[in-house]
Amino acid sequence: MDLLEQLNALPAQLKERLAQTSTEAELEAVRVDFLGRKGKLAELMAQMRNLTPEQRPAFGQAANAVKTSLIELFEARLAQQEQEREAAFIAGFDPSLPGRTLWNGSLHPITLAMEEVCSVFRNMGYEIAGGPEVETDFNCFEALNMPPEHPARDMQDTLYITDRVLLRTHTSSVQVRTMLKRKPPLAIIGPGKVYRRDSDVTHTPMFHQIEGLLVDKHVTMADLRGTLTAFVRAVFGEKTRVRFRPSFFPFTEPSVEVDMSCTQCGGQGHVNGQPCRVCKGSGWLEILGSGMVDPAVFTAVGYDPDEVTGFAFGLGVERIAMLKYGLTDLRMNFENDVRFLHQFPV
Ligand code: 2NM
Repeated sequence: MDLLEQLNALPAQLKERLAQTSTEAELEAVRVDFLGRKGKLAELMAQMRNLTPEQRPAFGQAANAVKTSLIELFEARLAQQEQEREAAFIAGFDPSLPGRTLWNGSLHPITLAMEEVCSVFRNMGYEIAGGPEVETDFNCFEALNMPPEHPARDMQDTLYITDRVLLRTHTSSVQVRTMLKRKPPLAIIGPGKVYRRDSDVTHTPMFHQIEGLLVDKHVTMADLRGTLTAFVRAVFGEKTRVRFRPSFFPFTEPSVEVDMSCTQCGGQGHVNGQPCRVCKGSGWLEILGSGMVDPAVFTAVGYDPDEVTGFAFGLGVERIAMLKYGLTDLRMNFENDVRFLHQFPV
């Protein structure tokens, strides 16, 4: 085969090779093999010097024409491959598939309950107060009418850090701190985490409490009743019934426990002829502890019990969340299962 024949054979050879390529990389390798600096075309052109001067111009022209057609063949195959890839993508794409769900963040049921309780009291003019979870025994017990040998300290099942430093067992320590720092009148609400040595189906070692305190001249039990009744009805509905039972706390005298009509059976005590599971058939749910602040507490924080009176109350946030959202197992609050967490309204 002479040089010109070899040259003219290149387009057919390239066509054949291009037909065998399927990827972009294979295509590029074929391009280099034919059109590259050391490719087939370059090789033939290098042999031009073996031709006679008369033969050269015609060969040169033919080489240019072949080069143009090689480039055209290559580009045609490149475009074809792109079309094939696009077609394969469209064939594998099912537009009827559902889209991916975008996950929105949502608030934890305890956060929601906490916000709701705080907002009711904020609207009544209470300020939000806070304090540390690691407390002194003075703020947590001593100032609250529970001296070192008081049996209530035993009752609390406290997690001690040292003899005198502990994890707070209730947020009453926030009220103590605030009273030590400020003069009456005072209307505060203290939300936060508390810790007790207790862990079973209905108790977790950490839980959330909100305690409130109102101190002023002439505060009475009537204020306590009116305020707490309004609170319960704001959170659970205006038709909710509220009752006050005598109780005992070391830091209040007199003390009361507050019940509300059951959220499940509406106070009937039964659902479809069966005893209500939420209130155990009684029609009532205990929701708050409260009382008139004991004069000994005022004395401990430097208030004059002959000048001021006040009421205080405490509630468990987990319990409010469970009743509000119909939760059946306290521990769901602490498992951080997103399928659970996702269900609460923002
Ligand atoms: C309760 C029940 C009754 C309470 C008392 C005080 C303070 F510091 F003012 F004395 N804070 N919280 C209190 C009173 C808490 O929880 C069931």
